[in-house]
Amino acid sequence: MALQAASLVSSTFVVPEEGKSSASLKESSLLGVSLSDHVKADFSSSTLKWKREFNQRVGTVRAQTMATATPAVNRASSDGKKTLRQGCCIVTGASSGLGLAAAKALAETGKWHVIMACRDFLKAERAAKSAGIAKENCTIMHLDLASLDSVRQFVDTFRRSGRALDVLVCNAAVYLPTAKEPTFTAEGFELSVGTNHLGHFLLSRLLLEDMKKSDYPSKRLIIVGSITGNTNTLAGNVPPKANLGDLRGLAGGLNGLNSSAMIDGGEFDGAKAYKDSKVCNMLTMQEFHRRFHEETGITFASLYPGCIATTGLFREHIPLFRLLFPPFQKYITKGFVSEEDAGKRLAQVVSDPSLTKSGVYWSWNKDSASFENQLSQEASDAEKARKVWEVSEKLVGLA
Ligand code: NDP
Ligand code: PMR
Repeated sequence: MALQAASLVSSTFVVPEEGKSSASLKESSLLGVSLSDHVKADFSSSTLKWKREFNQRVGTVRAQTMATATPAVNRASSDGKKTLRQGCCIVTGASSGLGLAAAKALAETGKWHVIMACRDFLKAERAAKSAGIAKENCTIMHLDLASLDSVRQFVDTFRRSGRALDVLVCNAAVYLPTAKEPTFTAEGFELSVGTNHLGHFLLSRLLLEDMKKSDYPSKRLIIVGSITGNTNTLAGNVPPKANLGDLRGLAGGLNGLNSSAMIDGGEFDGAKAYKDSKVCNMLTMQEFHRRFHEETGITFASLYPGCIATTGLFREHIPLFRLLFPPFQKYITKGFVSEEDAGKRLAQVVSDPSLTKSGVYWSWNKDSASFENQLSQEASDAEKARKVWEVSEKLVGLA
């Protein structure tokens, strides 16, 4: 299936009746998925059936436009009680693990319409179906965080949908612990930092403008962090430890040519690159809070959802690790949490009325109660946060 960058979403995105010719299909890409290569070549009835399901899941632009016309809080005419419209929440990397579980937890309340922002449309489609996420409560849109063009196109596509944006969850990540050499994003940034931090940095900076416009009463921007980026914990002291140093590699563009592929300018280490990217995620959340919380009222938060040892995050690790890691976390560290429970935790940070405090890094105790956790010295260093912000702005073309 050709997944191509979307340049536009045609407002005439309508599924033709079965049997009608493909000429009625405008040459366009639909919410990030180009149908041209695929559909024109084979316009069989099975393709049409797929397209009908696809259309139900993504919704038509016309239907979506109506969503914004509704004010967030309405007064029901008969009893005068206030009602809240369905919130709209974008979750990146919702095709598996934590993102999928959170999307499910949110969608099944009926209070949320979840935009599943995923790089593999068909995988996301299948995942949503097998998780039992109702079509009317979710829309899948293409987003590849390893391409800044794709990030910009996603934002454009989302805007054309006409929906208001109430919550953004930056969840997607890659972890490449066994890589011997760095690999790179479309713009030539080391893949872990490029995807986990820089892609999300551009996405959240652009979508902040959309969140500002929303009239939803509790708007939130959540960036998933982790214990392993925090060196004030046992887990964060397992080598290689996160350390951004003086950011010389980041400032040099992480391209591995005229600068190191690592933020601190050191030798490439895939596990460290991931942990460094998580430090950037946690610093970015705090910098957002300092710059925008007062002005916008948006809640900025990060979290460590627990050790979800069964997810796809560890797909690149050696088989022995994947075998032993879940029981190690379950029975030895006792830090294990199921995907379902972790999803509920993230959903709490999205919508629980008691978690509105901004600038917080949430964690959960043994009884699964949330608490404000302490970040490590580096992950709470305001000066470093400012520098990461400024360098990242340059790298993604915002400054
Ligand atoms: P998964 O691998 O299951 O999920 C990661 C998601 O990110 C997938 O949907 C994946 O898409 C997506 N993704 C990867 N690269 C890109 C890209 N270039 N563009 C768009 N999406 C992309 O891992 P988890 O659910 O475990 O991880 C989710 C978050 O939780 C991450 O931020 C991680 O750091 C964090 N976390 C995880 C912990 C754990 O123990 N698992 C602990 C603490 C934090 P695809 O399905 O196509 O591969
Ligand atoms: Mg870790 C309380 C102890 C604890 C917790 C909560 C985690 C979480 N880990 C803990 C301890 C240890 N780990 C110890 C003592 C060891 C040495 C045996 C250990 C090892 C280890 C490895 C090799 N742990 C790991 C790895 C990984 O490859 C994972 C990683 O670092 O991914 C970046 C990982 C993790 N341990 C965790 C968590 C949550 C991870 C996974 C991912 C993440 O931070 O997102």
